[in-house]
Amino acid sequence: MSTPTTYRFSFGPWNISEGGDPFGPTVRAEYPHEAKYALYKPLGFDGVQFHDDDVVPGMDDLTPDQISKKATEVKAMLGNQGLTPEFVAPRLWFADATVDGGYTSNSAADRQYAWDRTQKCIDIANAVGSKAVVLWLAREGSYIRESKNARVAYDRLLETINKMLDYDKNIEIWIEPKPNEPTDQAYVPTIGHAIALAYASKDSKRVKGLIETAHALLAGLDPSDEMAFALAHDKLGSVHLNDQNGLKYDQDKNFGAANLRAAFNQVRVLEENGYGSKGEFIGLDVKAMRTQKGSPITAHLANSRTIFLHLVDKVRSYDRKLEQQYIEARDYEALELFVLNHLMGVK
Ligand SMILES: [Mn+2]
Repeated sequence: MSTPTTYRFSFGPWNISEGGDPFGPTVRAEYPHEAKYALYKPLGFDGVQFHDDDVVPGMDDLTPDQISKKATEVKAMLGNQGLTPEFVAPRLWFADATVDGGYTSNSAADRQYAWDRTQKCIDIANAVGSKAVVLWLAREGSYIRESKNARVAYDRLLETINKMLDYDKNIEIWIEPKPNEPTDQAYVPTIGHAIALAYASKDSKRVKGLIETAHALLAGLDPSDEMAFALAHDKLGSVHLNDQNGLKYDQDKNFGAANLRAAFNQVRVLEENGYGSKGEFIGLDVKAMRTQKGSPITAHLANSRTIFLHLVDKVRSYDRKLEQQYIEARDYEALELFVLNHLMGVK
């Protein structure tokens, strides 16, 4: 391996939250959205992940000039704080017009809203100086399978990607797959689906993926294998590292908190493939526990970053010769014990 990667970390303002969930209200004092950006650097983070309306709140009610003015202000603020806008994602799951999805809605008016919003999102990405737009296809799926024509839905998704590539000749599109929630079943549930769409598009080099640990686990897949697949195609735009305890709702637990060995393997695959050497960020999409007192809560972000860095040390101090010997001897029992001992610090 060449020079070790110095990792850069990112998160989104939604990762500092007040503890509201579908079963109860917020439990912590509200922390002003605008004040969150000052927390990044002291926590060891350089990159900001945005929803379009994190940059321009209330954007649906603003004129193009007002949107542009606000985005330019945010760009200046980021510059002053020494922060990089990693990506901007159109929030296509809040509005009335996206109740049944945006790009795949059965309503032509809803699809038009989704496209208008996507163009505004690309404009905002450019105005803040971000080179990528992330598509989390939240409601692009269905609650009952008979409600949408899946073949038509996939055509519409590809058509949207091609329109985005035409609308802006430089921007990259990173698709973040998730198999379910908030819909029952989602289109584009895995990175394989995302990469197939990339190759089918008119400029495949600019279409990549963003893999979230929890989303891969919810699909019953191994996140490190999913990352390896994307890396093999040079299509891992970013990651949302976190963890997930079984097939439940999307938990966004601290990285490594549910399955340290799986976390080690994600770091191993990223390290072995030079992820980060071209400026890719380690995004940590983790949620603070609702039980945590105080405001703002940032311990989950700092702790997940620390766990990641400890696992980088574990990957770099992993005895590759011994690993190779066990593989050559096909002694996977010994290899497994070696891995577990290494993680536990047993010599
Ligand atoms: Mn998640």
